[in-house]
Amino acid sequence: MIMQTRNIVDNMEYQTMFGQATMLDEVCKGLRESQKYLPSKYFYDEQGSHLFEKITRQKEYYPTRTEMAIMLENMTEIAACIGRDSVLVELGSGSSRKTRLLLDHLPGIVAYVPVEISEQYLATVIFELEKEYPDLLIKPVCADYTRPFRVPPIENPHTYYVLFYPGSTIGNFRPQQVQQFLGTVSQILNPGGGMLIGVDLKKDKNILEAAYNDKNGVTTSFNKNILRHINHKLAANFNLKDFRHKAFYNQEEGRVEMHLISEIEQDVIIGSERFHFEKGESIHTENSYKYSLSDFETLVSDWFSVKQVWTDRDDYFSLQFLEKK
Ligand code: AVJ
Repeated sequence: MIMQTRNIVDNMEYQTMFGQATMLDEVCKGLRESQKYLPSKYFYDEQGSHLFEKITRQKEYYPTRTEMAIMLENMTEIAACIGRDSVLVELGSGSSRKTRLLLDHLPGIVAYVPVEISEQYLATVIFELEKEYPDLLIKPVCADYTRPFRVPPIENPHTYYVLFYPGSTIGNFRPQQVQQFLGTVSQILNPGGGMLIGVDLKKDKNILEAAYNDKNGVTTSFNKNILRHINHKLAANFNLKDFRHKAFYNQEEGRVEMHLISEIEQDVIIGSERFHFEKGESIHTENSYKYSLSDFETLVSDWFSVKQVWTDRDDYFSLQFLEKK
């Protein structure tokens, strides 16, 4: 495998792989299916990252504040799991808001490697972090972490790698993809390495559906932003006003699904291809799986053992430390 590495801003590595599908390939592949779908990672251009950040501050969206409260309440135990002289590798670092909580409480972190797909957003966030934590070694990587990527070398004989994957973003993968993904990322870890991961839990359908249908319509804008991003990057001609947001809990599958519903019969052109939409036809844009603690433990058991689990008093959300087997 050949990797192309390019430095955008000071110290930031931009990684792409040759021979892998491009955004155009992936988008068109999904839209050719009878149930049209788009890969959720394409929500996150700079505007999408900002919209997601805004979702996390909506009152209906419980995951972020619940996870942060769990972190604050259990910081001593979390610190013991992460250990000293650790390199924290965050997958999909976004605003790095939760990372700040860790950095403020864990003096043992020697380096921080944020891996983020949204280039401009990563550059902006890192610019701020470098000012806030002048003594921390930061090695940002702009990459799609669902594909193989390289962790920049860090010169410290005692380095111990810990993956940080908060927010229940693991919920975007189908259970079968979770196993594949964990196998890939666990290669970064040395034996005894670990992963601090946020996992959203099964709960009342009304609470789940409210979280993905906030009253202010921020989730609507976030969902539609995937079309704007595709228009912008691939010169497509989606008309955002001809699609509406739909999110619901699919009990059988244990997941919240987001869709964009075509409000009219229409054609959309991307590259050299035309895609037809019936009135009422949907594009499936996201799955957000919800787990029970025992289901999740079984799911990760090929690669990891669950060392510790912290939850809130309502059991809405869990933070877990997984140890590489
Ligand atoms: C960032 C993937 C965890 O699934 O809850 C928020 C994204 N989608 N509202 C989630 C999201 C709609 C979020 N994750």
